Formats: sequence, structure tokens, C-alpha cells
Amino acid sequence: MSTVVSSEKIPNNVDLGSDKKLQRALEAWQPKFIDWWKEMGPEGFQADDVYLRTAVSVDSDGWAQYDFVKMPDYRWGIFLADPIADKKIGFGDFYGQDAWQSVPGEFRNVLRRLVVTQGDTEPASVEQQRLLGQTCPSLYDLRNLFQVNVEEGRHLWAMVYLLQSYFGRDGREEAEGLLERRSGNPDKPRILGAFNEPCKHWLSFFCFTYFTDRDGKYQLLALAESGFDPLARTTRFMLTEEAHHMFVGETGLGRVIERTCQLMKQNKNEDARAEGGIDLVTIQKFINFWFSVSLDLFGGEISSNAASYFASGLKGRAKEEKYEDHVALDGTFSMEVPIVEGGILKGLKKDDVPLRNAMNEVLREEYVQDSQRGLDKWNRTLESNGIAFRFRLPSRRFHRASGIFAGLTFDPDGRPISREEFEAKKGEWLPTEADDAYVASLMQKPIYDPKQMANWIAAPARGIKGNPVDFEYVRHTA
Ligand code: BYC
Repeated sequence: MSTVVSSEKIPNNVDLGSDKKLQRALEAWQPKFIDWWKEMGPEGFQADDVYLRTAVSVDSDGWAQYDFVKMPDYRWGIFLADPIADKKIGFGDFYGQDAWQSVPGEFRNVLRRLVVTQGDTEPASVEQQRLLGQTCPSLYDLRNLFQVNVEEGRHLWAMVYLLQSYFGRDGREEAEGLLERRSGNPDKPRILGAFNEPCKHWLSFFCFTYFTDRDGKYQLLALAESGFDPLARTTRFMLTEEAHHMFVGETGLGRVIERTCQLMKQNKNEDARAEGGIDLVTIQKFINFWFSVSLDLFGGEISSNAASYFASGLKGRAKEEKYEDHVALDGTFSMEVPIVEGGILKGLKKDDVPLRNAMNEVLREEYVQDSQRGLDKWNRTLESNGIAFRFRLPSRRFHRASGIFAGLTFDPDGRPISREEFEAKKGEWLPTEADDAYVASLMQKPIYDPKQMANWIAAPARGIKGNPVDFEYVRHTA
């Protein structure tokens, strides 16, 4: 197992001390990161003690420690999963050859772009969530928000480490750029669509951590297969932290739904809004929104970029070992594609796409199936409460802004419809301004009393790391 050095300015298990040039570059970037964190990180809580998990090793038995820490003092470190001896490239044209320990020259630009795209999402999400603390439903949730935020910060460090160590001057410039772009800023937006969407309230936050962080899981699984070994090892360890983010989303939405059921039952018209809760139809609309913008994050259904990432061994499929053919030169992937004539959507037809060009869709398919699990669970809650409503994932064609369905109009069942019909019905399918305003209106007052929980959400089943639910997870000094 690799040795962890925690005493240095930047905790790490990459023997940073032996590479003075790299160490200096990262130490020069560190204060810029802290400035960015103070400006764009959680607003209003930087001086509070927060009960946080900090990665201290990559040992699966005890990789993290829990303690109170002020967020700007969080020990953001660099941790790579332990190396695998004699590691080989697991897919693509170089299948079976030795994994790369340095950047292969011919793939330098694409590899850098992949690392930058991944890295850009991490600070973006912190920016999207920076005001949420001010409307928190409980100290338990406030702490979970901050846990997610500091770990996204660590994931940024992970990508910056790769840029600074392996990509020379361009890498250093890209590392600066990661702190300069801003989520939702029209002049210097974040790279990918969903990371410029505002995350105005906690319902969106839970949908984001359920659906958008799950894209993160699948992208990281695909990068964890990379033939560029430092990227594979970095992303493998990031996945350990990512699991908690999706837990926050899944249990967060689960608790909102549980509470809605309670409120519906106590109202003679089953009207959750009348009881100050979030009705099921509104929750479904937010699911439709965040699921569809997260589907866009997988890239085009038919993508020569994806084919070349795969061919060159840079980005594989999630859990590549479960496939038999790791070269994927002969196979095809059957998918439905739109028939568009004269700019008008006429219908759909089946198409067999060369497998390598369909790699984004292969990953998206697994993502869709994984996303369904949460809905099945929430539907069981509805069932056990005797409520007839059921949540559904919309079709992957619905409300898409990138790929072959971009700009075309489908209903949530995936049926082609006219633009007029879409416009007329979109308020039934996607959150309206009024829905956003209603949900936000429930969250005007933050709950800082550890004994309390907002009315619109049920308490969690248990607290964190054996502590009670009403533990003071954030010592907030207002
Ligand atoms: N928005 O061939 P195409 C996470 C661009 S989330 C805007 O269709 P490709 C996290 C694309 O860049 C995981 N632009 O797609 C979650 C390309 O531009 P260029 C993040 C988009 O390249 C929560 C062009 O359209 N990780 O970790 O096969 C909290 C045509 O591209 C979008 C990664 O994404 C979009 N939605 O696939 C915190 C992994 N989609 O190059 C963190 C690294 C596509 O022609 N990234 N475009 O200028 C990749 O693997 C790929 O870049 C993508 C796109 C899968 C994103």
C-alpha cells in the first residue's frame, strides 16, 4: 500500500515531496484555489466548524477520518488508488499492451480535454450550490451539502494534479482556467450544459446529486478503465467519495417523498401543498428536468469523439471486464434515431451504429438503468402509503439539448410531437417558474436548531458515523 504523507501542505500518497517542481506548482495553485473557495464556495459558513469526512488514505478499511473542521482549513489532498502491478491497457486498439505511465504524445490534446472537462464539473457544482446553506432543512442536511462541496473541491485537486504533473505549461494554464470559469456566467460559462443550470433550492440539489452526480459515477467508471494509468488510479479513488453524493440525492428525495405521503394522508383532499409540502407532480417535474439535462452529459448518441477515445484506450466502458470483446471493432449497437425531413420530425427508425461510435449510448444505457433503482424504491414508499401515483423516468428523447434528439420535440413517453404541442404542455412536464417559486417559498427560513427538521422533508433514518440525527453537525454562529 502507498504511503500517505499528511504533514505536508498538500496531503498526498504520490510522494509529492520527491518532485520539487511539481510540489512548487501545486503550492502556487493552492492559495488561488482557497481564494476561489472563499469567493465561490458555501456563502456564510466559512467560519463554522463542520463535522466532515476527510480522505486520509486509499485503504478501503479506513480511508477517511471524521472531525470538526472549518471548510477553508479542509485538508484537500491528492490520492491515487494503489497501482496494479504490470497493468495492461484493457480495451481498444492497444488492448493488452502496457498501460501508459506518462502521456502518449499523439493523444496529449484529447487526454487533456477529457481531464479538463472532468475537472470543470467539480468547481461548477460547488458554485451551483453555494447559496443552498442559507435555506437548509436541518443541520444534518447542511453538513451533507458541505461534505459534497468539499469533496468536489478534492476532485478538482485530483484533476489539477494530473494537469500539473503530466501536461506541462498547457496543464498549468488549464489549472488556472478551472478557477476562472463560472457556472451560469454567459461570458465564461462552465463547459457542460447541466453545470450552468441554477440549483435554486434543495429539491433541485437532491435531484442534482441523484441524477447529475450519477453521470459523474459513470464517467468516472469509464475513465477508471483508462490506459493512462494515473487517470485510472485517480478516478478509481474519486468513485469512493462519489457514492456518498448519490446517497445524499437518493435519501434526500426519498425523505421528501416520505414526508409528502404523510402530509397527503393528513389532508382530506390528499393535497400536500395545502399542508406546506411538495406535491408529487412537482417532484416528478424536477425529476424530468434533472434527468434530461444529465442525459445530455453523456454526449452524442453517435460520436466519433467517443469512438476515438475508445480506440486510443483513453476512456472505456464502465466495468470493461464484464464485456467479452474489448476491441469492439465489429459490433453494432441498435438504437432508435429520429427521421427528420425538411427540418420537421417525422418519426423514428431503428439504426445499427458501429459499436465504437455508440460508446456514449452504451454508458447512457447503464446510467438509465441505474437511475431507475431509486424510482422503484420511492414508488414502494408510495405503494406502502396506499398512494396511487408512481414516479417514472421520462424517455431519453424527452427535453434533450445535445445529441441526435437535440431541439426535437417528444413527450415524456418519447412520442414525437409538434413544437406547438410541446410548448402547450411543457408546464405539465417541466418545472415552471411558479413551481420553482413555490418550492423555494417553503425554504425561506433555514433550520439551525439540531432538534428540528423542515416541514417539507422527513427526518433521516440515522445520523452520520454513529451520531444521532439531532447531533450538532454544523456549529453555526449566525
Ligand atoms: N454540454 O461527440 P460529442 C461529474 C460537446 S459529471 C455542452 O457528442 P463526446 C460531476 C462535447 O464536449 C462527469 N457541450 O460528445 C457530477 C464536444 O465538444 P468539442 C463529468 C457538450 O465528446 C456532479 C461536442 O459537444 N465528466 O463528474 O463524445 C457534480 C460534441 O461531442 C455536452 C466527464 O464528462 C453538454 N452536455 O462526449 C460534480 C468526462 N455534451 O470537443 C461532478 C469527460 C457534449 O467538439 N468528458 N458536448 O468542442 C467526456 O468524456 C466527454 O467530453 C463528454 C462528451 C462525455 C462530456
